[in-house]
Parts: sequence; structure tokens; C-alpha cells
Amino acid sequence: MHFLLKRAEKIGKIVNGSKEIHIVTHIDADGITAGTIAYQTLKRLGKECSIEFIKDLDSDILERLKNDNHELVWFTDLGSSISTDTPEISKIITDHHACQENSNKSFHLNPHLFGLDGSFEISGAGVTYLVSRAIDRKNMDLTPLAIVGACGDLQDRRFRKLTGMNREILSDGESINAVKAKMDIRYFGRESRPIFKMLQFANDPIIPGLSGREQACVGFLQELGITMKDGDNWRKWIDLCKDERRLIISSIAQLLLTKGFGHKITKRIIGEVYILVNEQEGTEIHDSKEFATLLNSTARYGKCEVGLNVCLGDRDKWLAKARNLLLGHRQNLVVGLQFAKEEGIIKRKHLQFFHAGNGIRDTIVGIIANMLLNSEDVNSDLPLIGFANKGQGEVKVSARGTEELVEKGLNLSQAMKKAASALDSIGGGHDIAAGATIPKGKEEEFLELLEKEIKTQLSSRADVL
Ligand SMILES: [Mn+2]
Repeated sequence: MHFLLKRAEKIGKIVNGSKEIHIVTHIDADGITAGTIAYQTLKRLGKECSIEFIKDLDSDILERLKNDNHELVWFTDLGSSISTDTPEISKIITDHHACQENSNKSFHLNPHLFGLDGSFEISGAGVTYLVSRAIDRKNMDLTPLAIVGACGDLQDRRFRKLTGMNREILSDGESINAVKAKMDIRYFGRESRPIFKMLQFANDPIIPGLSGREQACVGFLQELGITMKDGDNWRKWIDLCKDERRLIISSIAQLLLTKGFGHKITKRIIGEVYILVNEQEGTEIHDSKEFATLLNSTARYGKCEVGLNVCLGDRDKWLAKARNLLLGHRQNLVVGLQFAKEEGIIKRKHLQFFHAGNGIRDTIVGIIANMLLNSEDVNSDLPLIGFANKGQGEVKVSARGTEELVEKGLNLSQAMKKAASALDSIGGGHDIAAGATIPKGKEEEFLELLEKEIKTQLSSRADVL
């Protein structure tokens, strides 16, 4: 048995031996699904339990948790940063963020402690699921949540499908017919967005001439003879017949190839998508990526309880609330993207950045940075850093890279952590996407520190090759 699974069993025993457990989880799709898996597991065991959602595990929160005197605190999708200290809190941790090797503690389940890569082989929801399954095989019905969590953290991106330990979780889900993997177009919105909208927001890969251009997408479909409406309803990708889908895919491929994008990028159009079999087709919760986005749009606006209730199975009032939040989120992204473009992206030698001030919420500046980096208007050769005011004299920093840059040695988690700690601040995350919170007014100093780190990362790898 994999050592990781042995650790999951050990942690399961700690859960079994406790009566009262408080869950602390991260506010994003992976965090909400991780928290829900833990919560369901405890409810089923008849434990007394509670849950809270937080942005970062800062010293104020730790201080409060110490005073709260819970019998056990279960940190999900966060906590790896505190595994070596805070003995005052009796805890278990199921996280996948980068951690120090000396945090090899029996209460900490983290892929990085077992030679696995937490940025794509398993998510916070995934490791939490392993503990849940170790406690009771019946909890295998929670696999859809683990898959949604992995997709929420873009773990299917690198190989255009889930790999590593995620694959084992997927096969659990398939074995009970709760999840189904299939090859299809990878663009977001297959199930719930009009086709021209799906194309307009296509970003991995971008479609030259179409991404970001609504009218061009409508024209493209008209030219191909695709009927866009069925009566009063916009047709979606899943409403198209096989020939129509094939025609669109081959036309996009042709566009990419004639613009010199090459086969490696062109084949990214197609990949595995994950269907939650028990949900209604054509809704935002039938496709794992769309489900993750729905959850993100509850979390980013401080409404995690909405996402939690949807994950717990509500398909009525809470789902309606989540859909409303999603509409608002889409609107904010459109406005935010426009704002960042107008503010302008400033290029330096080893990075590029924008400062949104109060123009973009700190909770979505990372998504905006990612969308910009993958858009036609922005050069993707340099990592992109976005700043947004957080209030209380703090600034949120979000850094996004590309797979190509990571292959060249970029590790934004390390770079952000180092630059932030030089300012007595906290930063970290994943190699391709990381964040930090710094004091307002220190932006230039931070950029200089970060640029130095990135330069070192990218040049040291070049020496080896
Ligand atoms: Mn996560």
C-alpha cells in the first residue's frame, strides 16, 4: 500500500478517537469541497462538528483557534505552513500545498511528504477524501467532490486530464458510477454557456481572432453554418450534433495551425472532461469544471455557506443562490479584465505586472491575472503579477505563470514566499500560481525582490540544460 494511504488510515484513527472536531478550510472550490468531504464524514460518524472558511491561516486566526479549545481541529486544503509549530492546537492536516520536509508529522497528510507533486497529482479535496475513504469505504460516494476540487485547482491542466493519485480517485468514482471521464472539447462552458460565449472565453489555448471577441465568434459560427438558437434558447456545446462539433473543432485547429501555434498547443483543444453522472445534464453542476467555477463564485464573495450547502446536496434554494452569485461573478470578471487592460500591464525584464488599486476585488485579482496571461493581448513569456488593495493597509499580490515557464524552472510558490518573507509577510502556493499579502506602499520593493528570485530560477535551469 502507498505510504500516503497508510498515513490516511492513521489520520482516520485520530478522527475516530475524537468526539468534537472543528474544520478549518480554504475559501476556494478545492477548499469548499475538501471541507464538505470532512464535514460529511464527521456527520456520518455522528461527531459533533463545525466548519469555518478562511482566506489565509494568519497569526490572529491561530491565536483564536488556540483559545477556542477544540478537542481536534481538522485543517483541509491549508495548514501545511503550521505543521511544525503550534503544538497548542490538537490537529490533523489534509493539505496539498508545498511544505517543509521536516514537517513529516503523523497528523499531516500531504503529497509533498510522499514524493508526489501537490500541484497536479492530488488536491486538498483529494487528500481529505483519502482520509474519508480510509474511515469508511461508503464515503466513496464523495468522489465527485474530490474531482471538482482537483479541477478547481486546475490539476487537469498540465496533461489535459487528471493524473497521479487523482486517477485513483477518479476510478473510485467510476466504479460506483458517480463520475464519468470522456474526451471532449476542453473549453469552459460546454454544458451551460451559449456556444459563442464558450468560444469568446476560450483561453487554453486561445483562439486567434476569436478569444475575447464576441462578434467574431458569432461570425465564425455563422460562416460554418451552425445554427446558434433553438427557438428562444441559445444552443450549447452539448446540444450540437457530432458533425457540428467535429466541424468546429477542426476549424479551430486549422486556425491555430495556420497562425503557427504548432501541434503541441493545438491538441490542447481536446482533453478529458468529467461528468457528475447523478446531476442534471445542462446545469452548472453536471461538469466538474463548471461546478468548480460555481463554487468559486460563492467563495470569492464571502458566501461559502452557499457553496457548502450545494456540495452537501441542496439543489433548491442554495443552488439558486449560487447561480445568482455566478452571474455577479461573471460580470465582475468582465469589468475587472477591462479595468486591468485600461490600467495597463507594465513590463519589466523578468516579470510583468498591473496594480488594480481598489478597482478589482482582492479575491478575484488572481483569476483576472490568469485570464490576462492566457489572452491574446498579453505576452505569455513572462509571469504576470497582479496587485489589489485588501484594506487595512494591506495589498494582495497574485502571481501567475504558464506551463512553459514552469518547465523552464519557474517556481512562483518559492519566489513569492521568499520575496514576502523579506518584507516580514507571508506568501506561497504552487509553482504556477501563488499569492502573498504585503503592506501597502511596499509594492516596488516587493517587485524587485520577486524579480531577482524569478531571474535566478529561470537562469539556473538554463545553465543545467
Ligand atoms: Mn487546493
